[in-house]
Amino acid sequence: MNMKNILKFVLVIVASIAAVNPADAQWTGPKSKPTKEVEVKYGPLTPPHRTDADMEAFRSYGLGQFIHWGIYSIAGNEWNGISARGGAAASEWIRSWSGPTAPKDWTKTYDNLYKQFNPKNFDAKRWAKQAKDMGAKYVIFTTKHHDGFALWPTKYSDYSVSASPYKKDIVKQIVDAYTAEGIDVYLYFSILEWNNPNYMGKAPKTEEEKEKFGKFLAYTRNQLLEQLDNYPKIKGFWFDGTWDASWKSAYEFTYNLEKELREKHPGLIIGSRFRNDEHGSRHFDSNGNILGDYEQGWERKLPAEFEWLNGNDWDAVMTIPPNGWGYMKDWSGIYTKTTDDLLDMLMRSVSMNGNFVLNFGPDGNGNMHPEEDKIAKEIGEWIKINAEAVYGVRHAALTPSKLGYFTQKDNNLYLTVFNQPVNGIVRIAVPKNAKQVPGTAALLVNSKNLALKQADIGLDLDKNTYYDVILPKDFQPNKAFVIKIKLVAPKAKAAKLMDAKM
Ligand code: JFZ
Repeated sequence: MNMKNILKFVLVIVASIAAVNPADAQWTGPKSKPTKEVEVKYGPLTPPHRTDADMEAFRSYGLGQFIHWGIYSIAGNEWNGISARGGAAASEWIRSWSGPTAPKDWTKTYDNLYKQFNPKNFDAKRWAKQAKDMGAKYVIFTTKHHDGFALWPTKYSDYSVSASPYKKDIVKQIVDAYTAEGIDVYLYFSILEWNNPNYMGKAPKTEEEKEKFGKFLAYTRNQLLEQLDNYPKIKGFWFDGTWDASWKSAYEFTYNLEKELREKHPGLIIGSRFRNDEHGSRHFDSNGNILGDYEQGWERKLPAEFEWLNGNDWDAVMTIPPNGWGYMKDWSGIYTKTTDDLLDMLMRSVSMNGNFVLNFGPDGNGNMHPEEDKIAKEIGEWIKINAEAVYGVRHAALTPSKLGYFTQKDNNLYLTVFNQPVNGIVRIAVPKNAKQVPGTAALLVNSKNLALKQADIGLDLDKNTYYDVILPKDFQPNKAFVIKIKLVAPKAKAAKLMDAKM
């Protein structure tokens, strides 16, 4: 590579990172409430804590499955044996492959891939069964990614599965198969489209641009209404590609569209990545109020502290490779998350009232990556034993444990232990003024009761008292395990020790 090419390459990488990381990534940290209230006309359309059955179901999912599938899956992050790694932002972004490694006329080749889309092994029932066995309670399926290729026979574009040799409606098969397994279906829908002549990244200015973008907005509305008509069983939309200035400028349109979608499909769940207010504030309006039913910014990242979430519902979507949502044939030379990593993230999410959504990127024939098959199976085996600690649980208002994550359901407290203590004692800190304290403890894996004793260490100024759960000497698990603790009223007030004067 000569200097010019290297520079070009670096620029392309920087530009693509900038494109996937919109400047407004601030919602993923602790959020400070704005100090001044401003007038917001196009703010939230739903209350911050919906209590209807659909939202309660969302709250109890625990685990979800994401599927990225489209014509990018045919390529699998490479072409003619040459890897796109480093040349494209992610496998499902392979259309924007550029730099020295990009094949000649690549965009043209990509835009013709649909002519080869004929997934001979696709069997929605097999995927749904696998998701069920893994323990997923909802699925988010890419009906249309940034390339604009629709996996359903849309009336509003020629660029759909109807034009491929496969022809059949993929989305319908997914909706039917997953619904039949009792798994709720959410449709992923990218607003931004790379090769739609009416789409533009910038806010439309001239009359001509306004007319073009107006057509694009009408097209988007048509496709969404079409999806609701075709697939009335869906529970929600998972929107993406909404960060461009064009979409942001259409806040009045998007406000009305969200309203229309909700009216047409009562109970519909829409996350915070759909729209912004008239001041350009996304995910949260200018007064810090959530725009949608749950926070949708936890992408390949997790909150460090429960307080960051301000009590909002949320889900975290996660890849197994570091990045790359679409099929990646070659997993060598990169860190891919292990089942233990993923279970840790799952429990960390549910311990903070979030759902954890694990991504799968099937190949162009409709097969999952063999490593994904393995991980799905292992997660399912673990959850089967520990389901009580995963589903329908809430954050437990206890001092966080260094050994793992607490979840709670009524009087049952669960501690999923990822770090096994060397002394075999699982110590639980309970505030001295707590109304409920551990009464009994048992392992979920075998329902065996464990010895439990109060340990008042007597640390000066300590606001906690301690309960020690003693693990059996011969208990040597090779996976995380759950201790189920029954909470009871405290027997007597913890002895008051005198604090030192200084
Ligand atoms: C988007 C897509 O570009 C990507 O291909 C994938 O579908 C993923 C689930 O969503 O990627 C994003 C979107 C937003 C951020 C980062 C990646 N973000 O806000 O930080």
